Amino acid sequence: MSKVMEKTATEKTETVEAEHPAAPFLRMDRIPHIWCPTCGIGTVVRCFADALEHSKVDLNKIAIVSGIGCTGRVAGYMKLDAFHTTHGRPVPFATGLKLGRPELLVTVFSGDGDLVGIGGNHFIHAARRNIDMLVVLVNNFIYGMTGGQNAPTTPISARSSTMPFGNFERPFNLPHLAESCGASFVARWTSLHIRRLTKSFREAIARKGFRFIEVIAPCATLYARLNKLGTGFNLMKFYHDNAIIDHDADTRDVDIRFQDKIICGKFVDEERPTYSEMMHEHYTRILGDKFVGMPPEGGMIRDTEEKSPSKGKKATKERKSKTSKAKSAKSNETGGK
Ligand SMILES: Cc1ncc(C[n+]2csc(CCOP(=O)(O)OP(=O)(O)O)c2C)c(N)n1
Ligand code: SF4
Repeated sequence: MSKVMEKTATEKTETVEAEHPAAPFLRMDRIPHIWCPTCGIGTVVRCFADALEHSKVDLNKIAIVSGIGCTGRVAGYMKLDAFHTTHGRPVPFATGLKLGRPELLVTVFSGDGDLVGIGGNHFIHAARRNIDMLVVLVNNFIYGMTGGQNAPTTPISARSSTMPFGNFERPFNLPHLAESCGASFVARWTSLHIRRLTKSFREAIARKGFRFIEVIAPCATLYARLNKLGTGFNLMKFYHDNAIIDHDADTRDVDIRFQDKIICGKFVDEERPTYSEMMHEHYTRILGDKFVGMPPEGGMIRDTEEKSPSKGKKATKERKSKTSKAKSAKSNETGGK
């Protein structure tokens, strides 16, 4: 639709009203959103929308589940079957949904406090069972929505509203937590890595099992302000200068330290039987024909163009020692490319 605006009697300016490319994936009637200027959550949503668009996914077969928090609002803004659940409970909700409707691509989108603070127990058991779901965790190192309290991801010495003299609790190393619990796909990016994050979403959409993507994203209003780190733009510049892409990194070595290097990459991509597949195999072996299984998982969502990983790829991958990794880190790419 185009509109002609009158500037003066003689001079006319034409403005073109175009639809935002992500609009088909968003509930535009809910816009403007609640997120602060320069908050990183919107960028992650945009990357996810791009990935959906290019993955040829049947949108009727996707469900998105969020908990409570600024990131927890994502479910409310996406034009998909969406569930805004209680604090810390998107993963058990998604588990029930997946078991009841195995053909769906079930995606959880939430914050670090929601998923690994109050919801930590559910997170580790869903990963352990390799439940078929994609979990996207937006990590802003803090509880955003409730005023910047310390989170299980706050780096040591970083300030939060409940640790005004700096955090002294050891934070989770989330890729390592996910891998050691049994996740079959593990990646970390920052909200600056829009192309790589989008690619990771596309890959993860095509995989099965518990898939985990951590996205480091700015909370300028609380985390940056409490730590005197400047604006969201300054945090993006920090990611640009300090993100190191190292797909071969051992997840034991990817801890995040305050204002230090951020190791990003796809760390795990291994095909393993999902919870439902294991259950089906187990009961069929024991009960034979008496066992009435569920329909296969996935349905149309597996018909994507993304290549499948080789089985046990990670198991054969050589783990680098800390010293060789530190050397190669210098020559690795930095963020945003
Ligand atoms: C049972 C319960 N406890 C506490 C809260 C308050 N609460 C709402 S959101 C939130 C933290 C959210 O932090 P995070 O998941 O990191 O998301 P962010 O806002 O940073 O995106 C808390 C503690 C709640 N809603 N329900
Ligand atoms: S408080 Fe932080 S996380 Fe929440 S919307 Fe604002 S910038 Fe984003």
